[in-house]
Formats: sequence, structure tokens, C-alpha cells
Amino acid sequence: MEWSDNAHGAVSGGAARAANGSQRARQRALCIAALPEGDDLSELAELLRTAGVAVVGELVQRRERPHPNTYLGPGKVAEAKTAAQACDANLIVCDDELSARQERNLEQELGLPVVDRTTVILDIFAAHAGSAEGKLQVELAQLEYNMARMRGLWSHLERLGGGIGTRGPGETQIETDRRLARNRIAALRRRLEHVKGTRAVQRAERERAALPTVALVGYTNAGKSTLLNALTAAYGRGARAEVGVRDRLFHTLDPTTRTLRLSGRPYLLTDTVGFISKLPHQLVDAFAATLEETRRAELLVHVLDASAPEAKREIMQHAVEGTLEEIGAGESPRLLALNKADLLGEQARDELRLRHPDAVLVSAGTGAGLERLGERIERELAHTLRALDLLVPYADGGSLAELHELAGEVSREDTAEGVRVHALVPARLAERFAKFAVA
Ligand SMILES: Nc1nc2c(ncn2[C@@H]2O[C@H](COP(=O)(O)OP(=O)(O)OP(=O)(O)O)[C@@H](O)[C@H]2O)c(=O)[nH]1
Ligand SMILES: [Mg+2]
Repeated sequence: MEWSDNAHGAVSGGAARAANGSQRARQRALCIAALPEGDDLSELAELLRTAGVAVVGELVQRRERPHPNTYLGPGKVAEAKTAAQACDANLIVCDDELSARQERNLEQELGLPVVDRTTVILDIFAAHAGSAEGKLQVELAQLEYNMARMRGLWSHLERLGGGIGTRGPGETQIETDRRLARNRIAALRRRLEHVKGTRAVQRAERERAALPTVALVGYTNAGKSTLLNALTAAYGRGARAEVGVRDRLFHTLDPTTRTLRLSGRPYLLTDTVGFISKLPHQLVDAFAATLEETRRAELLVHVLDASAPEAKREIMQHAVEGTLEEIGAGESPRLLALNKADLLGEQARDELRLRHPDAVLVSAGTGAGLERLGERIERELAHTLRALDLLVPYADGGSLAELHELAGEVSREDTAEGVRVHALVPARLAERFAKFAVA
């Protein structure tokens, strides 16, 4: 193990856990946290790995509540200073969101730049944002976060010459003032409204198709994108470019929607941005438009990494449920998919089945359990379908083809008057066939 167990606040220096190869990382972080019993800093380390920052030491103080002025208690702050020198850190990273006052005081006492968890998450989002909308959303979130804490922040980041916390609006703000930042925020909001307008158009198109929609939601790195790829490979149609999958946090920021065919019937399946504990509020607000996809879905498949230790699993599950509440999707029908089952032994799988009798165990990686997941999705969405009994004239080949497209398997019988059809179609599209209805 590279770090000592810091339950008592000891600090290990030593080799940099360089995320970017063997060369000495530019940013070398000492991680600090005031945590109640049980938590650890492994997730922060993952976040930093994703952000390309090396973790060279950690220091945990066990306390229920952080110190209001300095986050850590006074004795621990002194310890942190020694520790930072011992492990040659040039950055302090805190596992919580710091108040402006805590951050300023800590920087003063420690003589090093201090960055908090929120800044790290915002920075990762900034680096991963791909679409125009995603970039605007992240910039807005960063600006709003920084607005609240305008102070000598930018000077130390300049010293560091880039790196975490410096991407995005940071550089431009160095010479600007609050008023300019506020103008920028207003401009970003307007542009987002505009982009949202086009999104609404796209959504309207999809709604015209009116297919039942499933959204994959879950903690970051749970395997949502892998599951989207696996499900659409198994139940999709035609070759589509795969959604990017990587063992890093917040890989997916822009929602992707694919068609899924269950019993031949089309459904829409959307991959969404991952959630995390202490997800910055600014991000939830900024991503409200994107998250609308989640709110509008008929079914949420909550993807949970079943291979994580139980305590971590519970934290992840609660974080996801809390975030769903926050975005107004708390009441949406939910199906729990326990993913990465391939990493578990038979006994662990049995325990999970007992604990979550309603969940489906799957492995997006190996494909195990996908069939059952498909069946469950279909069952949960049965209420979105309507059974039709129709008589379609032979001349109307177009309507018959459309029925096949929407209903998948269709039972048909040729009669003298036309084709008698019994089919299940999305309720919102049933109107189209009303003129063929037979009593
Ligand atoms: N062993 C195993 N690994 C998996 C499985 N599903 C996903 N993974 C791995 O888990 C990592 C994260 O997968 P993603 O699909 O990118 O996860 P995500 O939930 O989309 O993550 P974000 O977009 O970052 O929120 C990747 O390294 C995947 O290869 C699985 O069933 N078994
Ligand atoms: Mg993803």
C-alpha cells in the first residue's frame, strides 16, 4: 500500500502516485479531510487520478463537523503543514466543499494553494465537456462557484501555471471583476437558453416518435455507458458508433440516446451523466436541461456497481437517490441493475439477490443477465403499450409496415376484407391506427 492507514492522522510522504506516468507530476497533492468514522479518501484519490494530479500524502482528522474557520482543528493544521513539507506537496486538496473563509485561512496557514472537492469535480467536468451545451453548462457552474468566493484565488493558480482549478473561466477572471463575471454569467444563461431551444426541437421530434424511454442513471463509473453499448448491441438494430467507456470518473457528460428493441418493439435508451456524493449544486443547476432527459423517462434503470464494498455501495446508492430527488425524478419508476456481477463470487451474488430481491444482477462486461434485464424493462414498460385489433385494407401497405415497425411481432390473419391484425403499440401512437379499429 502506498499510503499509510491514516485513521490516526499520520501522514505518509514517499513516492508520488503519479497519474501521468513515471515523471514527476506537476501537481502533487496532500489530501485532507475531516471525516466521521468509516469514510476514507479513496474516492477523492480517484477524482484526482482522473484530473491528472498525483496524491503524495493524506491526512484525516476524525471529527463530526469540520472546524468553521480552518476546516481542520488548529493542531491538525500545524500537522498538515509539516506533512506537506515532508511529502513535498505543492497543493492541498480537501475532500469537502470549503467556505471561502476556510479556504483563505487554510491557504494562509499552510502557505500552499488549497483546492476543494467541488473545484476538482468542476475541473473534471470542464475537461470532459464535449458538446457546446456541456461546455456552457460547466462554465456557468464554475463561474457561479467562483463568483461566490472571489478573492486572491487566481494569483496562486498563476504560480502553479495551470492545472486543476485553472481550466475554464479562471484565466479570464484573473484581470476581471465581479461585474464582468456577472455579465458573462448572464450571457452564458442566454446562450444556454438558446441551445436548450434547439434541444427542445430535437425532443419534439422524438416525441413525435413518442416511444417509451428508459434512462440509465447511476453513480459515476458504475458502467452505464458499457450497459448502453451492451444492450444496444444485443437489442439494437444496425451498427452504431459505441459510446465511450473508460475507467475514470465522469467520462460521459452528454446524454446519448439509442433505440432498443424488445420483442421487436422500439424503445429509447438514454445514457446520462454520472452522479457522485457531494455533487456540486452549481452543476446540478447547470445540467438541469440535460437532466430533463432523466426526468421525462418512463423508467429509470439505476445502475449500481455491485462489486464495490457494501458500505461504499450504500453511499453510492443514496447519493444517486438523493440526486434524483433533487432533479425532480424522485418519483419516477425505478429498476435496480446490479452491474459488474462478473467480479463477484457465487456467494456474494446470492447475498445480493437476497438483499435486493427486486433487482437484476447483470454484467455489462460479459453480457450475463442482459436477457433478464431486457425482460424486466419490457415488463415495467408494459403500461406504455396499447393492444389494438385492426382491420387494415390490403391496399394500405404503408400502415402495415408501420405497424410492424412499431409493434414488432404482430399476429395477422388474411381475410376477404383485409388483414386482421392484433398488435401492441406505444399508447401514444395508437391514435394513428384508430381508423382501422374493429369493435
Ligand atoms: N468487470 C466489469 N467491468 C465493467 C462492467 N461494466 C463496466 N465496467 C467497467 O467499468 C468502467 C466504467 O464503465 P463506464 O461504462 O464508462 O461507466 P459509466 O457509468 O458510464 O461512467 P461515467 O460516464 O464516468 O459516469 C470501465 O472501465 C468499464 O470497462 C462489468 O459488467 N464488469
Ligand atoms: Mg459513461
